Amino acid sequence: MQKISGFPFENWLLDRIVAAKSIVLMTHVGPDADGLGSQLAFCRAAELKGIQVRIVNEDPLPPRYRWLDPQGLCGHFDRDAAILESADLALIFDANELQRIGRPAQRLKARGVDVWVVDHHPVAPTLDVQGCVDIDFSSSGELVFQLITALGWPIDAGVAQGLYAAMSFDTGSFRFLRNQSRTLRVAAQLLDTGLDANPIAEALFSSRPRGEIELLGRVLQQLQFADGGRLAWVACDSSLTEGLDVANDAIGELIATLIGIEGVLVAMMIKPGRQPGEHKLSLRSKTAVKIGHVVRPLGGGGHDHAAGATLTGELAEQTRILVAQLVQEIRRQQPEAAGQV
Ligand SMILES: [Mn+2]
Repeated sequence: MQKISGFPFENWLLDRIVAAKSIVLMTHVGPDADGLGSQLAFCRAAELKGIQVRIVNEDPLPPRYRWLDPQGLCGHFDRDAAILESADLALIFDANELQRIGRPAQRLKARGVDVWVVDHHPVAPTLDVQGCVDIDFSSSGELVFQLITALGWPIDAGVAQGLYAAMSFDTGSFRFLRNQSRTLRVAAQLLDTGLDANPIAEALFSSRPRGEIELLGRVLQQLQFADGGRLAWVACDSSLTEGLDVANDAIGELIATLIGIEGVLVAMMIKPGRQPGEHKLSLRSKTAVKIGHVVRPLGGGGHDHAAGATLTGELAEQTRILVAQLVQEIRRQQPEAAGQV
């Protein structure tokens, strides 16, 4: 059964967090700046209040986010599973499905610990979810800002760094705000702590490893278009990264470049998954077309304009079906100026 408090938070939610003796934070596998920044901010705010909160993710801190965690607060399952044994409340940031969290969530559930979520993604109606979910928030970071504030915990420049990184990452450097002025007001409050936003912007958006740029070159060579240029897509096998020093998740981030092409309404990228025989589907779309519902029959999830799923089975056939389906979606939602395949 679901028990969810959006913003403003209900007392049952705040009281549970206050009553907890030992809180553990988790985020999804392949952690990003929203999940990690939210965790580190919550940890530091708790520390300023004299409360110890620990982080145990499935994955270790990715090297590109080391600047975000100078104190080394981010724990991971293979090294820090023992921390889970004393937890009496676990909070998942930036996801609401247990299977996206990996072993830390399984271990806590097996112990009968409350595992609650703090998230801004839509929750499937069939999921048994408790905690704080509000899809009107730009990022988990913005929601965690409100949570820290509601708990009465302090926000100094150290706390602000994690929250600002989280919000900046999920809004594409404050470009994707819809009409939510609150996001910018929160960002302004974070800067008022004395936080310098420039190093964060540089670390997030101006420090791509060379291998990633070389990889982008290979992706662009395989790039295909459909529907007169309204769909851009690429489906790559493991040979794409051969000889390059890049993390597997670096491929997924290149989709931002594909959706940035003029005239492209939907971008699709398929890359090798974590397990042999698996592929990871990523979709992005511009405002004119919604694609979130396309991944749901595949067991995937996400937002209206950014979604993903794990594919199993024959790559070429699934790719063909998805391309046809996305072209159909584009034509249904934007019938005027229909292009040609
Ligand atoms: Mn997020």
